Amino acid sequence: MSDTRHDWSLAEIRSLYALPFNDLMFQAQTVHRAHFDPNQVQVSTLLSIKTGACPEDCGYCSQSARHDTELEREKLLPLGEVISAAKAAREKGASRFCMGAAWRNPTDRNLDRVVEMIEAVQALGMQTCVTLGMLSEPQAQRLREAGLDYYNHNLDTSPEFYGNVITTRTFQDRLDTLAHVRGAGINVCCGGILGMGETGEDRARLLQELANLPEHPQSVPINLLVQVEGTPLHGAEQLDPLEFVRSIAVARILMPTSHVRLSAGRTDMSDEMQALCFLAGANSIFYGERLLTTENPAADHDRQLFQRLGIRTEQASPEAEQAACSGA
Ligand code: SAM
Ligand code: DTB
Ligand code: SF4
Repeated sequence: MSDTRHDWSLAEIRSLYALPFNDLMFQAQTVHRAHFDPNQVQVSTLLSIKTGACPEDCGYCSQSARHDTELEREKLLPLGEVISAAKAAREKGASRFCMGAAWRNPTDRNLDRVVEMIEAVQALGMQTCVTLGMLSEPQAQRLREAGLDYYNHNLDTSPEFYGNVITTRTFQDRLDTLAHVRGAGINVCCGGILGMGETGEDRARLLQELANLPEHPQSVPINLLVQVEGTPLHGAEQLDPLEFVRSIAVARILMPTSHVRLSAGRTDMSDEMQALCFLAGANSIFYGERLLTTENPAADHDRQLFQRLGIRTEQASPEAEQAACSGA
């Protein structure tokens, strides 16, 4: 029988969170092993293709024009720079290249430029992902036609806590964009951020919303807030690391066939905490020194950690790479 469900009740999710830690980990690991190679992790590298001066007011974000952060704004990067960054990421072993832009939504002209980037990255044999803010239905269709593999758009937090974090777009706006992306047949990458001062109930509600979407997002990034000076959420109360691990385990159980990504915030995690996250069912990370505007662990450090844990990574497709080299 398939264990993919879209009708998780809050009571069920609360009882998963309330399990003794070892029982929760055992259940998560059992589900994980039924669907994935337990020693394989997918790695994606991020690049900010347009940085800062964003009109939205997301309380965690270094890139909002409304917060007084030290960040230098940058216009949309030239295609050549994007290709060089993607090649470097591929050489370091990333199989997916994710391009992020600090937009409320892209204009159709913006999209023309992003489509060129997607096509160029694909030609290198890498999977492509973009995160550009809200999308209309025709825009999602356009990205699909360009061959985009994944679109990232997060719910960020529970519908109840949402208004404490963002006021310039609604939770429903996010659901609408996700419907456009899903409807166009693009894989959905959708998750949230923990450690923003939300309650345990909010974390359970976020995971419930994700798991009860019409289809589980193929990729579920679970970010730990990176506290950026000058943002309203700087100074938020630190989350208990074990509560973060529990959230990964619950996400794994609720969405058995999704890649659960241990996302932002790894520089604040010990190797041991990350190992627990992999045991809880995380099977994807962001790889490379930089996330979008903040730091990520050094690639060397991650490679060593993987070696210590006996973890292998999914590789970029060699066939597509050969085709790109021979000009096919
Ligand atoms: N502007 C687009 C948008 O918001 O949809 C795309 C880029 S935005 C930076 C992508 C996601 O990164 C956000 O939805 C949020 O979940 C995550 N993020 C941003 N800043 C973060 C931070 N300081 N800590 C953790 N996650 C963060
Ligand atoms: C996601 O959920 N996390 C990534 C990606 N999707 C685009 C972004 C993390 C950003 C962390 C803060 C920064 O570097 O600006
Ligand atoms: Fe803008 Fe995205 Fe940052 Fe929100 S998360 S301020 S939309 S870049």
